[in-house]
Amino acid sequence: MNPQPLITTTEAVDTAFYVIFGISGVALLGITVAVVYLAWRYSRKRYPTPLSQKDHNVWLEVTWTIIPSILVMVMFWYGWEGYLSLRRVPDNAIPVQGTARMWSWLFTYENGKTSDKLYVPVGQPVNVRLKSVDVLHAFYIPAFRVKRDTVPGMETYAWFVAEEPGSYDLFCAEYCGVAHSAMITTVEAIPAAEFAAWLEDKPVAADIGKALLQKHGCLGCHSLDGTPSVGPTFQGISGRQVNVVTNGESRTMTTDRDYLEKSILEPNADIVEGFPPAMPPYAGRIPAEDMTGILDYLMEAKGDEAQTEPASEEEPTSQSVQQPESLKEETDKPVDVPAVPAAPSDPVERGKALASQNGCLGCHSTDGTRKVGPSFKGLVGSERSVTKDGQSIKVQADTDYLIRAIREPGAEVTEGYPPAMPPYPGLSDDDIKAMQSWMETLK
Ligand code: HEC
Ligand code: HEC
Ligand SMILES: [Cu+2]
Repeated sequence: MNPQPLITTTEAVDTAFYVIFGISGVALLGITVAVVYLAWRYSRKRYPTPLSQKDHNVWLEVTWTIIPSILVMVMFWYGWEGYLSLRRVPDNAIPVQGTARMWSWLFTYENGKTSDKLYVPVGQPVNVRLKSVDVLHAFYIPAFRVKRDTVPGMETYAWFVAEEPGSYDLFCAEYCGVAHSAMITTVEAIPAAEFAAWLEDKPVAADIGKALLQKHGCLGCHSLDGTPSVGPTFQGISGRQVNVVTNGESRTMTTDRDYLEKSILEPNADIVEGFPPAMPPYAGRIPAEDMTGILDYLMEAKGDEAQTEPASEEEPTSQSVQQPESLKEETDKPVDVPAVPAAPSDPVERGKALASQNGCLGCHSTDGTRKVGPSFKGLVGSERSVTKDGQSIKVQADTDYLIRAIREPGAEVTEGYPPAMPPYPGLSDDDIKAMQSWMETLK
């Protein structure tokens, strides 16, 4: 019950395995030798008629009952202890949400970052909270001796620690449909410092905002950290009172979203007092999407220091996921790791991330090979033969087609393929356009 001496899952399972294997080996050998010897020693040729009249021997029978019972209890003991070690998560384990779906894995880390490989720091226990969004799958990492079914509607977990850096196979070990065999990925064990860097290298909303400000050259005149520059600082810019000069008249305004938007599109309409009318108008120069990103950022901008901690409300600490002595997997609360991370700003990157997060790559390849569905390579812009209302027709794979194919795949089914694609009504036009830009890069 004491978590101190960490018994890894590998040690726990291997100990039980070798004990059982060893006992079985000795028993096999002993029994075989005894059978062969007795068959020879008391063969019919030597003794045509039995000599002994004994019909039992109490001590012999007691011995051959007690010794095997002890051996079986020893095997049980190691098996039970090993099982407890597998179910007892060390206090300092990092929680990761593992989602199984047809036919890929998705891992979500504490800060919302997601990946389709499971990245873990070397030497640090990791607790993978498992769930399935569709059918039965099984989370299986032979190298760490862990295997756990993921059952729709049930949260379970598996923990392990990678003691050596490396890449380890991770399988789905429960037949789950046509592309079950493709439901394979890896555990990437990397040094703790590298892992921390990898984890932070995610495009958090604040970074997207900053990148956009950089891209449009705003930071040449506006600081993020409170220092005045050519223009006012962006630190704490939203929701304050500002004195502006409008058509030569001084007035006070609140810096809400509309005000900020107008200050960017037509900066010379309201000039902030104390600053020169030096800002170029950006009307027509910033795409709507970027504008949204910039405004989102400015509305939140608390300054540079405040942005280092993007993690959301109630992140689970290692405290909340540790397993006490009892086995309480069924009553565990799910980890509230956000399912969708902040979107990267580059549409190609975003499209790629969306395809991976939504499990599209379980059924669609990116290199032209046929999987459950057609490959994404060369798809955009090509002519498709589809079956619609029982009629065979040809359609151009443009944006509208992609939107239809993804939101209601049953309506037009690509010829030569089963109508096996699930509908994705939750993907917005923008999401699909981002995926399209990514698909276009697959040449
Ligand atoms: C050439 C320098 C320059 C550039 C580039 C520039 N600005 Fe400005 N900006 C100013 C100046 C000077 C002011 C204050 C005078 C005014 O209100 O026009 C200002 C004012 C503003 C205000 C109102 C600030 C307040 O305190 O009410 C906002 C918001 C703003 N800029 C956003 C942006 C954004 C976003 C960009 C990039 C897309 C940008 N600026 C690019 C110089 C610049
Ligand atoms: C369970 C497997 C599966 C998943 C997951 C899946 N698809 Fe499909 N997809 C198919 C199959 C099968 C077809 C061909 C039959 C059809 O058109 O419905 C298809 C067809 C398509 C087509 C039309 C292709 C063509 O040849 O014209 C597009 C586009 C598409 N999928 C995009 C996606 C995207 C994007 C995702 C993720 C959001 C996704 N799919 C997830 C199985 C899948
Ligand atoms: Cu599976």
